[in-house]
Amino acid sequence: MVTAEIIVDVGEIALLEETFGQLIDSEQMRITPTTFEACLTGIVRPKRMIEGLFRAFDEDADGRIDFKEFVCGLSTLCRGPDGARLRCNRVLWGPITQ
Ligand SMILES: [Ca+2]
Repeated sequence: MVTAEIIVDVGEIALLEETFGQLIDSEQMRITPTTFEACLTGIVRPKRMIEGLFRAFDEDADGRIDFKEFVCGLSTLCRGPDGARLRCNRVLWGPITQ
């Protein structure tokens, strides 16, 4: 749902892998909603915004964030083209404004 376009430097991949490795559930090898929320609580408000961000990252809507989704989500939010950021905003804010 965010985008398949990845805009990261090759040197950043190792840092992203390390960060992803610290966040994943060791059995599922994915970031769970609980961990995602724990990382952003106190930084992103309201809580519904965190849920929207999770939906924006969780491209296949399986309830977990895999490495590709993690990198694509961060890439889109931080460096994505305007269209991709707007699509992300629609996913993010959709349930709040409906
Ligand atoms: Ca997913």
